[in-house]
Amino acid sequence: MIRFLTAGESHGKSLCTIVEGFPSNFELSSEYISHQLKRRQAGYGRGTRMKIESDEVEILSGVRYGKTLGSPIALIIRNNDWSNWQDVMTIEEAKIKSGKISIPRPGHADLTGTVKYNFDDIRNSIERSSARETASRVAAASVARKFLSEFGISIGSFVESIGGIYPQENYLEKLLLNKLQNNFSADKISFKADKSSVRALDKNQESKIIDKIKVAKKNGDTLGGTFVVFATGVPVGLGSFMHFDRKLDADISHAIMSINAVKGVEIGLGFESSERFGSKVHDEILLKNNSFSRKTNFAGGIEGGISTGLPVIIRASMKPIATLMNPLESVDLKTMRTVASRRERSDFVAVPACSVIAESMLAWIIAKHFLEKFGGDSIQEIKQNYKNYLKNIYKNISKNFR
Ligand code: EPS
Repeated sequence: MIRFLTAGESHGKSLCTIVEGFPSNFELSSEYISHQLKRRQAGYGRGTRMKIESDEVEILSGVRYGKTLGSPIALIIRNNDWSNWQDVMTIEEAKIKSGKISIPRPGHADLTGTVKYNFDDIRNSIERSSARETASRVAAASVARKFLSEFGISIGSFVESIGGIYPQENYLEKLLLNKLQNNFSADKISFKADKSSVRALDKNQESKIIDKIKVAKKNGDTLGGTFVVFATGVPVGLGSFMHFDRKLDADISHAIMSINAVKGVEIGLGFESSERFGSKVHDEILLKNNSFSRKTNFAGGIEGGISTGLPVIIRASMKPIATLMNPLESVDLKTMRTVASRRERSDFVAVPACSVIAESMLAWIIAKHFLEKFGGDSIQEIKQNYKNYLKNIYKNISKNFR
């Protein structure tokens, strides 16, 4: 029901996004979206590009007097760096004849993209495969995030590790053990994580991570890491087991895995559940204030592809950035000889940014399933549908079995 499309090259004029399918009458501002864009830009270990860009969105359509119209929302983010790349990125006939890139970087889309699209310049592959595109996604998903906030659904994240440096206190475990207060909202964690230059929750860990990033920089190397992204206030009943492509966990995994450099996604206890007895994995069912709950949340808030009503918890891993200042071996496509890979300005670490992008993808998928279930044309209509649903869940089930 909802969809978005992005367009734009990393060093082109701008990034464009069209978001479609959201209802009318909820508040949306460019400030709200730009705040999320700023969060994505932050983080120790980013390269000089982030000093050039100061991402701001302009809303071109779909909003009037601060409220959505239900019409397509067109968004634009301008690339400041374009002014330095006009000749390289010209739409018309090339102004410069030299400067084609012929040495692919291992780990990037340079070689696969060049082979697949039959390019004569690796630059053509670099531009669209660049993680710059994720700014568009964050903009699009800010609409979803704002929509969800109308229903008390909140999304948060933190960086769990960078370069194998983990915190002393396992915050993820706390989430999985379902030890959060009832009224806890996920964005509180993001608020705390945003205060750290690497989005870590532990001060001691943060300084160790920064030291390790400094070592990576000095050695012309890069680092990856893991992060946790989760949503609170998600009702029971989103997603379905009726068909493979309606499963909430499958849909979330796809969305998170689609982020540049993400190599692993876990739901709840994830891989660790394969090492335990079943009795230490499955979440016992409880009755709490006339509704169902669980003693633990190892399932990460999803059973049978359907949300349980507990926080949805995702953990993911990002590989180290593929551009190395101390390059690996490659092949020059011009000479077909072995050479050192090409150096290109880039980030050393982008795990903090990745965690914010993952929040966005999670917000989008939850909004999609939420609208599929409670959909309507105006926010008022959806609120009414949602209220009726919440009021009757427990009542209906207890009546059915009497
Ligand atoms: C990226 C390379 C770097 C990053 C970029 C992703 O850009 P540049 O080649 O211009 O130095 O900074 O990320 C962004 C521009 C961004 O907005 O996140 C890459 O090769 O993927």
